[in-house]
Amino acid sequence: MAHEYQHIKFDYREGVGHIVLNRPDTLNSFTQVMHDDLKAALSFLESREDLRGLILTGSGRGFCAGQDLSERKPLPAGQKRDLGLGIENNYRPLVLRLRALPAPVVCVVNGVAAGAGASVALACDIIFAVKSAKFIQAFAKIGLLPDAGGTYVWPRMVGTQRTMGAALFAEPVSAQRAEEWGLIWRCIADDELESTIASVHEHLAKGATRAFAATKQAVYASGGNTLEAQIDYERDLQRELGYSDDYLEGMMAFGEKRPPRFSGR
Ligand code: T3D
Repeated sequence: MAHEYQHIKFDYREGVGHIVLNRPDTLNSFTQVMHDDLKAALSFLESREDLRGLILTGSGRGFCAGQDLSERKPLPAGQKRDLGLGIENNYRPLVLRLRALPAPVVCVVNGVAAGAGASVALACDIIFAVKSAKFIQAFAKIGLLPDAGGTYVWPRMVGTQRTMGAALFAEPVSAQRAEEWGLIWRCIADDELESTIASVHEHLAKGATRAFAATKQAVYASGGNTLEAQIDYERDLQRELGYSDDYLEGMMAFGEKRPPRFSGR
């Protein structure tokens, strides 16, 4: 039976998945049900041979306020909660599956992104954020460290000082500052949210999907490679792309001075 989504909205058209985190009353904070929904949506996307991209956003005024803290009510005296379990079972697979998806994952941050909500947004391949959005490393306020890849992604994107400052002081980082820092690709006007989602959809649905996927693979592999190893890796990926329909079409379109019509194959 098809999965019935409760805490997200999920749609798939022209090879592009759209996930909308959908608990606006709690700023789309992560529940177990939302994680189960996300797992089902990702399984669907991973099964599609025609996949060309994924767009992730939130409903209402927030993107995601991280873990739903109402699911972390204090336990009876003497008992302690194993917080590693939620990371192992939910956040780890979520972030790793987004990274492994063989197509770009674009996050359009529509409002505040806090705690694991910020980590998940920033684990995406490209991030847009509306001007009123902010990123908050809220963890320290409840006695935790940034998780869901928060201590991996931030220092690589913005350096140690900004990472430490944002994490230890838990001060909101505005979308404009996030763009200046290189934490996100682009800060957009609030009223450009829908048009940005539409144009990103168009770009993914009509783009050179295999080239996008190879670019994603190569960029993430570079962190663990020497220059020599990386150039070798690029060579191997480029060789594969050279055999693709999209490369033939791109070259033909160039010669004929017309826009390419990429099939994604
Ligand atoms: O536990 C584990 O598994 C370990 C893993 C942890 C990962 C994490 O994500 S830990 C970090 C968890 N998140 C937070 O600590 C953030 C908590 N939220 C906030 O600090 C603030 O809500 C924001 C700064 C994000 C936004 O502030 P503001 O003033 O714009 O909105 P608000 O009024 O605080 O929130 C609106 C409603 O959403 C409110 O409900 P109400 O009063 O209208 O009924 C609020 O309680 C609810 N809400 C916000 N965040 C959460 C939440 N409800 C449950 N869980 C939340 N995380």
